[in-house]
Amino acid sequence: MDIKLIQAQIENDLAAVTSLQALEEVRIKYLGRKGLLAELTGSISGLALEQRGAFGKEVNVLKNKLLSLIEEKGKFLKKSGSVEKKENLDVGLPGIAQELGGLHPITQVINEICAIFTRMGFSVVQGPEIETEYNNFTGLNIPLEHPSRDAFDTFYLKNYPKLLLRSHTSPVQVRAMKAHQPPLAIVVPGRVYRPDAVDASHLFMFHQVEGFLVDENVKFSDLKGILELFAKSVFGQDIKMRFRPHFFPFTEPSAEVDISCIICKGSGCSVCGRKGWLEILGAGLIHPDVFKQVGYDSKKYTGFAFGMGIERIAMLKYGINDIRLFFENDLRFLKQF
Ligand code: 2NM
Repeated sequence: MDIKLIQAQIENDLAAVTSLQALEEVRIKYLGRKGLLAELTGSISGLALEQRGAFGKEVNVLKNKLLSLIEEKGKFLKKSGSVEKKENLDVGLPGIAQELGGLHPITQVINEICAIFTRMGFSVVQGPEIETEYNNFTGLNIPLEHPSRDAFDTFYLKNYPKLLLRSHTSPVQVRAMKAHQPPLAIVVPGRVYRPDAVDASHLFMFHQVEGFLVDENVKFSDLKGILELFAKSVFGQDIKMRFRPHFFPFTEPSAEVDISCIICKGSGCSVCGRKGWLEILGAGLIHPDVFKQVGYDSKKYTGFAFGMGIERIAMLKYGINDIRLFFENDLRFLKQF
């Protein structure tokens, strides 16, 4: 038998194949147990000894060629089969809608607050949630005997060197002041951790935005002006503000800042506890001992700082009465923002 003729016949047969089933029939015709190639192999023993080797090789080459042609054709048929399926697609059927996600309400409030301060020239800086005892307390003039250093009020991770989960974002301010000379104006958003029992107004993790500004001749009135602009941007132009004297180790003088109740406008209701005022943040002029810790000349520079809890701001802004709602991932709650 002429091998060349057989190959031409195979190629003809394959060219006519238009389905996987027809391809299988061709495969059986040539490669099956009683196929043409088995017949060729069987005929080798009938040849003269000196012809057997060369003929055997030719049969093998043909067999391999055939195998690869069949595989190629199979791939082609599968591919064009799936194209046919696509062409059967009914574009008139209703689609599967992709639900749009959104930013978490806490993220939205952080972004809003940071935008207010960046418009006034502040930079936004972030820092690590695992901090040293130095950056979280000592550098901020918080004395060794201060109750907030107690293991009941701070999550400690490791004793030496003492590492902890930051209890406020102020350690980032210490880092920034150590790294840069004044003038400096920075806001720091981020998570903070305190081992509080969970209830409607407490969690063991919440978010803060703290900020500070250091330059020559910074006065308490600068702080008041900036906080008034901030509070009116978030809660509306018609609110009133009040600064109550307070104590923080890292500021002197210090104040807690209230706005007139956004529900009752100051006449007294259940949201403000009949006081007419809502506390929104703490603030003050940075203590000279903090400047000493970070290597600033406290004769040359003064500065102010402030800090607020984001969940509290968000609860007041949106009238939410339970802080736990923010972290239950309940879409009925989250979809409202
Ligand atoms: C507050 C209240 C008052 C504050 C102070 C500093 C620093 F690092 F500049 F000294 N950072 N944040 C500060 C001051 C924070 O939170 C209620």
